[in-house]
Amino acid sequence: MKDILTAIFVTEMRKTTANMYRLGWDERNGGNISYLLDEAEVAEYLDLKKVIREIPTGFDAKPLIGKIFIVTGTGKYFKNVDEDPETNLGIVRIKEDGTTAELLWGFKDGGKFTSEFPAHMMSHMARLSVDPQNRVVMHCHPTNLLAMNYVHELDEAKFTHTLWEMCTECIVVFPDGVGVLPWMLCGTNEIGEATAKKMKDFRVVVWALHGVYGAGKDMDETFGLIETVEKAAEIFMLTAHLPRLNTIKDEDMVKLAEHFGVKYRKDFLRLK
Ligand code: 2HA
Ligand code: ZN
Repeated sequence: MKDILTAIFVTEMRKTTANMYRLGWDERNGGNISYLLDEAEVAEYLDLKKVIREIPTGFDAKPLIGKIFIVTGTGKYFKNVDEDPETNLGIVRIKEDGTTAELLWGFKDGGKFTSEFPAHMMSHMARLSVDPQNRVVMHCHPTNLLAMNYVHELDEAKFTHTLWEMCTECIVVFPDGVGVLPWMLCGTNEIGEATAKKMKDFRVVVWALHGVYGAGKDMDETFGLIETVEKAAEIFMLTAHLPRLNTIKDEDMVKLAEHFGVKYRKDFLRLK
């Protein structure tokens, strides 16, 4: 059996959480990541018959039975993942009942998965139903995007349109736009269900006045997605109080989307 600390997926979790912390997106215990792993790959590092303990999830995740995830722990700080992955991360498998997680590695101090486990697992179910390649769900509190929530209308079309205007590549990186949920109580099955519903149409979902969820096929793509949205929000926050002299026009966005061959939300453009 190989040493799990040499597994690429553990390294990716360590590097990504450290990057997100340094970018200021994950203060204190803010943020969480779940990453769907390949069973054969995990079997190189862990005995899959050895369950450390069982943790009830409180919701039904039948479509994910048998699936294995590496996930950040509840109350844990992204700042600390790199120096102690075995305490701050865990590897869990969804049991046959669909409502229990079997701990295969990690959460060494007796901890458990993020309080946002429902939103993560429900988002995985939603994304996998529209994109079988989806493996990563990421939640964080990016500073500028959060600031933008306070000064911009929280209408999905308007919010997306403003972001698309802020950097030329935005419409290419998130052509499906940004879904927006109203403020809701976090850590609940309800916000999980609402997030998953949005995740059928969007890979980015803003939790109003809280943060963002991103989903993608791998860690780089998902991180890059949130990074691009946050960059656009930063440009917005740097310019919102200044007279706007120039902008990317809707017809330019159409040119971009067509040139790069992306399927974009035409209804989010205000074409005359
Ligand atoms: O886990 O970010 O939304 C900490 C959070 C909750
Ligand atoms: Zn949060």
